[in-house]
Amino acid sequence: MTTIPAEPDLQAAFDATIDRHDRIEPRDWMPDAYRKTLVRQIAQHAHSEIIGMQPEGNWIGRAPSLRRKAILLAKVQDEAGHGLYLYSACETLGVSRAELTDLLLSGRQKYSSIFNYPTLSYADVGTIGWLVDGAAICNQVPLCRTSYGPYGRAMIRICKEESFHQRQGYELLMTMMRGTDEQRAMVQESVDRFWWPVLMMFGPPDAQSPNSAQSMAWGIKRNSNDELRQKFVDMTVPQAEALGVTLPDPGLRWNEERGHYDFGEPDWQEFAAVIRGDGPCNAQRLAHRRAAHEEGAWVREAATAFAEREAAARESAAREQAEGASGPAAREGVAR
Ligand code: BYC
Repeated sequence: MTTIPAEPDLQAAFDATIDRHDRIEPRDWMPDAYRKTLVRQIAQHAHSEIIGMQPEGNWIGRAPSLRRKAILLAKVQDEAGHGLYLYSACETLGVSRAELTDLLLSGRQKYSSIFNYPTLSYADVGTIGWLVDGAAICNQVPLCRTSYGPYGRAMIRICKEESFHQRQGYELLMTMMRGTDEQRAMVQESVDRFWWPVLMMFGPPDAQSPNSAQSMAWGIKRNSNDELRQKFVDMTVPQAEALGVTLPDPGLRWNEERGHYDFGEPDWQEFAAVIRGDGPCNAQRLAHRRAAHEEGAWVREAATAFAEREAAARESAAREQAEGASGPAAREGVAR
């Protein structure tokens, strides 16, 4: 007879796994609040990848050359793939993709604030690659060591692809910076618009981050929001210098004592408005996603009907085989 361990034993086993920096797997016992936090974060992450296809997708039809179009198409398709890995990771926690989609479309789950800003020029494609994917890498590399197995494993593959995305963005901007004055101005204008919203991607300052302490104790997050924001600034300033663009922050300077760059404070009221749904493109992004979901209903219905037909065919083949085994020929075989 197998005995089911009592809850305190299960909690102790969970705590020991977390303390060893080991992985929790889908069939392991986990506290409800841990499961809920993971669903919240992984779902938001998946939604960000899918909604994040829109600002860049906006430029696929207007790419300046076949080469740029092929690169952009590949990148946007990668984001769809990232969304799918993450929805799958989230499903291992007992929620369905349909439920998650419903939570996004009804505004009950969030996606990254950055995708509520418009893309106004082709330079924005480069800036998104360089800064947005650069910030994403900073945030996501530590998530490869997150305590929940399926999430960490999804992040390993995602990070490899994000690194290609970041390089293509930097390469595009570098090409434009070597071009005409007008192209250089376009890059600078784009960087000016994206810089502060990119810093907001890391979330509110640690002192105002309600989830950080518990998520770090559980090993879901390995670094705090401010630590990662600082790491990103330190990494990006030399890249901006190499590119020849100015970052729009008069407070940005090297601090010898700290061994880090000092930088200004993003507008946290703007951040609050954007995550409340009042950013420049929130309504447009959700309306577009809703329309795509509704227009795709026939695909889901066709796939469901096909799966049902296949299951029915398999069932009837199995029944025929079973009847055949006990039919006249089989009996004859037994008699011989
Ligand atoms: N935007 O307590 P906090 C990509 C919310 S996709 C919106 O610090 P937490 C890409 C937060 O959810 C990149 N909301 O939260 C794709 C919480 O609200 P709730 C996406 C934000 O979870 C396509 C509240 O504010 N990356 O790279 O401990 C093309 C308080 O925050 C944001 C991920 O999703 C925000 N920026 O930390 C190109 C990474 N920040 O949920 C590129 C995974 C905070 O309590 N996620 N909020 O209602 C994380 O690492 C963490 O969830 C965060 C926030 C650092 C974002």
